[in-house]
Amino acid sequence: MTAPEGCDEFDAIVVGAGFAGLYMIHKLRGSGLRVLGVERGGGVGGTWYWNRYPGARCDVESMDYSFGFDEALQQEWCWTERYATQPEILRYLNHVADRFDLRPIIRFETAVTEAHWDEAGRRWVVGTSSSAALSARFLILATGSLSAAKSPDVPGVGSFAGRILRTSDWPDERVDFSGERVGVIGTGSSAIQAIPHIACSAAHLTVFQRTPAFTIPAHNAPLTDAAIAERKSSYAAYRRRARETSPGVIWPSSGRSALELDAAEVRRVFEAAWDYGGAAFAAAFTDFITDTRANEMAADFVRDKIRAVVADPEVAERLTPRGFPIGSKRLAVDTDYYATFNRKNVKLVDLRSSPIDCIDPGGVRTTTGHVKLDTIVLAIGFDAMTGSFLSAGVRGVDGLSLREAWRAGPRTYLGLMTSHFPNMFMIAGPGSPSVLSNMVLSIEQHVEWIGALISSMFQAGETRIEAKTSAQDEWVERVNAVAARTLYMKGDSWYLGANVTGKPRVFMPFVGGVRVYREICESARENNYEGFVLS
Ligand code: NA7
Repeated sequence: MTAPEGCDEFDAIVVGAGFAGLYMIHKLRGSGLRVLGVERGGGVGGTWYWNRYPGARCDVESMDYSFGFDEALQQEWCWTERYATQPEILRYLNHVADRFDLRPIIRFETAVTEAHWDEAGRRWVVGTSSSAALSARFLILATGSLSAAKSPDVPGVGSFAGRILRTSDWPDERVDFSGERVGVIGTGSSAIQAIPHIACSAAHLTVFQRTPAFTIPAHNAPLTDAAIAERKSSYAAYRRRARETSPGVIWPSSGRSALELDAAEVRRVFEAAWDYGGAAFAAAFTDFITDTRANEMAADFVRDKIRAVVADPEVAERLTPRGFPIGSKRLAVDTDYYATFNRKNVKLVDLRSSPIDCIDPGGVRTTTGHVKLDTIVLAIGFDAMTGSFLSAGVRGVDGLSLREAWRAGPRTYLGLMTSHFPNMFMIAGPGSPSVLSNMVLSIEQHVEWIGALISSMFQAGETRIEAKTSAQDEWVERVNAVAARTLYMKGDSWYLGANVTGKPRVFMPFVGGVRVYREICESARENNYEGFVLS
C-alpha cells in the first residue's frame, strides 16, 4: 500500500497519549522530528483517562509511578498520597502535557483504524477514524497493556433493563448508587478497589465472584511534607537505584529464602510486610514466586488474615483463594476489601458453586437463584498486553497482519519490535518487563531507547529497521525460559492470556527484571543494534 497523494506526512506517528505516548512525543519532537500523536480519548491519560471508577488508584506508590526524566518536573509536582488516585494521576498527566506543550501535536478522539507498511516508500500509511490517511516513517504504538477491555462474555448482558457500567470505561460524571441494588461481576484489582466504595453508597451490593483474589492492604496515607522533601532531596539517585532492582521499585525485603527461617521468624517477616502494605509483600522473601513451599507459606499467611478480618466463617472461606500460587495472578492492593464483607448490605455470590446462567432484564440469574439489580458493574478485565496492539489493524511486509503474525501468541524481539513490521515500535510490548515492573520506569527506558535509535537513524540517513526473525525466536525462547523457572505459569492469569477465551496460552511479560532487561537492550545498542537489520 502506498501513501495517497496529499496525505499528511510526518516523521513519526505515536498512537496513544498515556504515560508512554506523551513521553515518546516529547522525546521525538526534542530530536527535531515532525511528530503527531493520535489518541482515541478526548484527553490525555490513556488507561487513567478511561478507568474512572470509584476507588481507582495506582497500586505502585505515587513517588515511584511518575516520570523521572525531567528533574524540574519531579521537583515541582507534589503527590498528596502514598498511592495516587485516578483523578490525581490524570491531573499529573494533564500537567505534563501542558508543561511540555504537547497538546497541539496530538489529535484527540481519533482512533487508528488501520496501518499499512509501504515498502517502496519505507513509510507507514495510517488510517484513522477522524481524518484522511496519514503517513510517517516510524509508527510507535504506545497503546497500553491494559486498555483493550475484554468483551462481556456473560450471556444475556444486552437484555438487562437497568444500567450497565464497566470499570474500564466509566462515565465521566459522578455515578450515584444511592438507594440502588448493585451487582459487581468480577473480583480482580479493579473490583477490589471499587467494591468498598460502592458498598458505602448503594442500598445493597451483590458481589459475583468466580475466583477469589489475594489482596494486600495498601495502608494508604497522605504523604507528609518531610517524606516528600526527603525523596526530592535525592530523587535522581533514588530513580537510579530503582533501575537497579528487579521490579523497578525499591521494596523492603528480608533478602532470604522463606525456607531458611523457622516458622516464628517467617511469620514475623510476613507481618512486617503486611504492615508495610501493598505489592511489596511479594518481596518479603526472595523465593516468593519461585518456590512452591515458600509461596504456600505466603498464601497461608494471607488466608489467616482473611479469616481474622471476615466475621462470617463461611464468607471467609468463599473469599479464600486456593488452587493457584499467590502472585501468579496479579496480587491486588486494597483498602478495606475483606472488611467490606462484614457489612450488612453486602452479599457474596460464589460463581464456582452457583455459576451465572444469564443476565435477564431484572438482574442476574445463577443456577441457584435470581438476584434483582438496578445496576450491574462489569469489572471483568482486559484483553491484556496484546489487545490494544492487535486492534490497530496493522499490516506489515507483504500485507501480513499482526493478528496473523501473532496467531500462536505474541512474538517480539525485546518487546520493542516484531519481525515483518519494519519501523514499528511498541512501548511496553509483550516480551518486555511491562506489567510486572513499575510501568512508568519501564516506559521511560523504552522511550529513551527508541528515541535514541530513531534519532541516530535520521542522522545516518537510514530509513528502515526490522527485527531479525532469528533474534526474535531466541528472545521468545528466553522470555519463556525465565518464566518457566517461576510459579507464574501455574495461575490462569491475564499474563498468560488465560482470561480471554481462545487466546493462546503464552506467558507475555519478561520476568528477568528491569536491570537485566535494560542491560540486554543497552548491549544490543552498543553492538550496532544487534538483532536488527538497519538499512
Ligand atoms: P482482572 O484482574 O482480569 O479481573 C477480572 C475479574 O473478572 C476476575 O475476577 C475474573 O474472574 C472476573 N471475570 C471475568 N470474566 C468473567 C465472567 N464472564 N464471569 C464472572 N467473572 C468474570 O481485571 P481487572 O480490571 O480487575 O484488573 C486488571 C489490571 O488492571 C490489574 O491487574 C491492575 O494492574 C490494573 P477469573 O479470575 O477469570 O475467574
